[in-house]
Amino acid sequence: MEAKPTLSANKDEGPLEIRARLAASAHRPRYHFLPPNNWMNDPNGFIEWQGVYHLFYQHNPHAPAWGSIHWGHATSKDLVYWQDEPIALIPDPNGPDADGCFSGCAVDGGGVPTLIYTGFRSGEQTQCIATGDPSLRHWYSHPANPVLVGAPPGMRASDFRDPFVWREGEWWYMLLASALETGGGAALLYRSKNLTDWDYRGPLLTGKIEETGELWECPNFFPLGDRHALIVSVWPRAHVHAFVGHYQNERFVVTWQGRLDHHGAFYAPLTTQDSLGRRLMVGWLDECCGPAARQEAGWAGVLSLPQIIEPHSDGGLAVRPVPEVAKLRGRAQHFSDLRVDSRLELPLRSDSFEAHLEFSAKGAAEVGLAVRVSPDATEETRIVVRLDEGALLIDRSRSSSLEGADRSPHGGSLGSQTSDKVLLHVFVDRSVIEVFVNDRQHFATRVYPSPGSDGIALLASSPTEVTVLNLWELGTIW
Ligand code: DQQ
Repeated sequence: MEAKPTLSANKDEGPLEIRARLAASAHRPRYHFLPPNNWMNDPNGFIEWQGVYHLFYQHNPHAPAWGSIHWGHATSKDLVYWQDEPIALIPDPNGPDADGCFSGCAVDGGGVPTLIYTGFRSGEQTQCIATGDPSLRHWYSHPANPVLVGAPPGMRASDFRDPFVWREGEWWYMLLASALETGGGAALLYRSKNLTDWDYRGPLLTGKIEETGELWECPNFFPLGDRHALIVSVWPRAHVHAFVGHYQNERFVVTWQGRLDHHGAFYAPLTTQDSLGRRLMVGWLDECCGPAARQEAGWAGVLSLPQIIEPHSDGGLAVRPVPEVAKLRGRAQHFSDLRVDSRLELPLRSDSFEAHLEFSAKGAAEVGLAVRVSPDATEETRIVVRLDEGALLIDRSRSSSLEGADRSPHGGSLGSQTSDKVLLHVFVDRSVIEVFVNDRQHFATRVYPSPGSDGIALLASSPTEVTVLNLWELGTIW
């Protein structure tokens, strides 16, 4: 029987006590960040500040459901272990964020930590600023709030949010998420000298509804190699789309576009550049179960593993997990040249592990792993590379015992296979599955198996050789 967390919160409980109380919740991840309890969605304000990574996130501290959106806050020295910090932004009943502090970013405003976010009040979305003290634990609403009101003509007034701000010479630039009044995503460009007075410079890019959805949320824009990348989250929630191109004099000419992540649990990613010069990205991994299960669990929403984005030789983007995650590696098993006829059960059993596989791109049509396998193998999640189709498939039809869990397949195209070996990198963390293929593509999904479904097996559609298999149990970050 699953140990049921007690939801009756004790008022004196600190975040670590809440975490200890909920640790027994069967599907709660061990090495992915999530708030102590209740709801999280988008990561916000991701920034490295004086050697410490700060992560803020959309948080409802009152329930494991979206609503009353605050900004939660956590810090980390290594992107692996996180420390809970006091809630940073709280809706002010008399302010422009009375109904929620929506997504945004953090910048170094001339030595002053500065959060730029969307205030939500009575259906209106306006842009607001909060400045922090040097500890980044106390935040103050700027007297000029809201600093930007009203979508420009031709843009949908009800969708005007998610500021992403960067510095270019003497100017601050800001991108805002919106939609054309006629439908189709829009990333709107603004410019300012002081972060409070903003001039509209026009849309940086707009999309066609039939190609890239109705509305773009949470835009990110940053230099990458000799180009720039624009990342948007496509609403209705479908996938994360990326554009790469040349940016000069406020104009962005797209040379490549494609999906950064396929329809799955990953959404609203936020990027930042750290002091090592890496472009880091984290995203929100939504639950794939219904409201009753979330309510019973007492928590909902998880952060993806931090990833590094780099340019790919095909003109697009490549993503891989940050190497710091290797700190969590515990008991290991290494194999080489394993022959798999159709299925090979592995000696390690675990629900929190990392698997690294290499195999020939010219072998069997389908090669992969079954994870979260029950002792009688009736329950399992199959993660297979379909070499014949150039796609990844995560088959969740037998993944979950939880009523109301989403059992639909997940996956998508892998693009061109440029090497003769395939690299499949899988992270399982109880209900979280993250897959990286060829250090390039990322897929994330959620499953809700029975406790004890912790078997692992290699799969192949015809006899094939897995040249490298490394398995590591991963420890908890709490
Ligand atoms: N979530 C926020 C919005 C954003 C959306 C509200 C994306 O600011 O557009 O919680 O998930």
